Amino acid sequence: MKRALISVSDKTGILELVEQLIALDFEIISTGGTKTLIAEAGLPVIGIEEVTEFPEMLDGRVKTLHPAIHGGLLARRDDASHMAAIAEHNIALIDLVIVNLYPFQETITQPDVALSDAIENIDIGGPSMLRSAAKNHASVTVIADAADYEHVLAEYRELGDTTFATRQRLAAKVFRHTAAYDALIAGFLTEVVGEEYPEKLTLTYNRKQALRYGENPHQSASFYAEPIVKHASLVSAEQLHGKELSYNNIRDADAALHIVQEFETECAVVAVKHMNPCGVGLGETIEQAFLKAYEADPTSIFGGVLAFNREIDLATAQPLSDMFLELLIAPSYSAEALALLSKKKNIRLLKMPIYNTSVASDYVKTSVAGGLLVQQADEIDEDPTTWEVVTTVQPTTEQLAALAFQWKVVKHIKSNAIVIGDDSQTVGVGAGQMNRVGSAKIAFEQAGDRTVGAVMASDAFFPMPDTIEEAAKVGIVAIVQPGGSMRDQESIDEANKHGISMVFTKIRHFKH
Ligand code: 93A
Repeated sequence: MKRALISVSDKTGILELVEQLIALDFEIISTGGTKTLIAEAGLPVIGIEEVTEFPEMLDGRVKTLHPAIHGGLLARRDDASHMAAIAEHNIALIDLVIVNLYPFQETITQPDVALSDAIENIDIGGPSMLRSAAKNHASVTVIADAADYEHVLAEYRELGDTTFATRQRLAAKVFRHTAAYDALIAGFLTEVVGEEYPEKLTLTYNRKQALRYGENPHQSASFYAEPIVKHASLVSAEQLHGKELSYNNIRDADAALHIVQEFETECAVVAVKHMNPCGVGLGETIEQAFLKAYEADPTSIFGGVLAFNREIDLATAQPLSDMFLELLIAPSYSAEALALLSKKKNIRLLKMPIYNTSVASDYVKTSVAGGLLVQQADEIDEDPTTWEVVTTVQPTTEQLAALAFQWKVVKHIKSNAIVIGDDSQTVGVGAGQMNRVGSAKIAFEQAGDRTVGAVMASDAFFPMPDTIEEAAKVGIVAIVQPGGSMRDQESIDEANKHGISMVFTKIRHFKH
């Protein structure tokens, strides 16, 4: 007769499973609540305390942590000394373990959970049994996921036993499961004690979803989430409509999210292509902000990913529904807007919180071959009223407002980054060039005649005055940049020569 040990917190489907196991000639051993349920259904079951000859104690904290259980799980069946030892101690072998753990995640995600509740929901005996059984998968079958019941039952029915391949697959799954469970506990306690990176780096990630492919169709990809995510992020986005999210969608949406988060008091819309903004607009209404973002670069927005910091209403949805766009993210959609946009097959609609609610600063992880780089996110308080005007020409109040706006955008553009525009719209973006004057020329070309009277932001200092020379030619009137070059004076002289005002922020925003 084979023996199954069943100890489950979530008891869904357990009676059906037990009936089938009994039909397959299994003897069932079970812990307190699980045993009661089985016995009350009139099915034969042996209480754990009969096996351990020890009562469950300490409010259930110690139920299965006993040599009579772990000996029965861990003994090597083909090892004479192991078999002699368990015989000597009257320990019976256990062939099948079915365990699901105390609901730690469900407990800690309840609002205002008491620390004592969280602690009580850390399962110790369950993971121990799972790990013992998984270690000895040469002989023992272990199930931690109800989705595996059917397959295991079928093998017992058809072959009289599980296959090694199945036991090995289930063992790997169990160790993934217990590792994730521990990571969740580690993450929770790390938060409780207020520690962040590098301590947090010991956490594992949970696969949120497999993606159709990566950056290109020949690359496989998945989306992983930290065990506990508190920042507004794509992890908690709800997809209301459209095709499955792609790897590039997620990255672009993440880039758009970070830019739109810069603006809270104004309605803001950000259009992103290949991780760089092609248009950022502010407005009194979200429709107005959208039109500014659109008109910034009506060509590049085609196939873009857009982030909105206010509800998308019908007035905004109307022009959107005439365009080809990959993905929209917004805090909400009006019913009419959702109905209209949902008619478009190719657009993906995500609803998600845009702003963080009082969480610690975020960290950015970048992969390098063989490892991971971790840095604090580029979040720093900046006050334009403390910026230093370095030219004899003073910027006007409007120019200062425009510089402040463009400065918020430039830090999100891949270096070397140049952006130009006014106080509510970008009109030219130069991204990712290997020299700064190259980025500037791209931005000017994009802006066309809108360069005249526009202001310019540069993510890092000008090593030479050539960018300012080019800016003067197209009619740029004010410049913001960090300053700090050995040749700053040459740039200042060049700006003065052309009547351009220039301010230094003393803060650099490289984005590699
Ligand atoms: O408190 S425990 O960590 N101590 C144990 O010895 C133990 N053994 C099983 N929790 C333990 N369990 C867990 O009890 C199982 O993982 C399962 O989640 C739960 C089932 O308890 P019951 O059958 O009494 O409802």
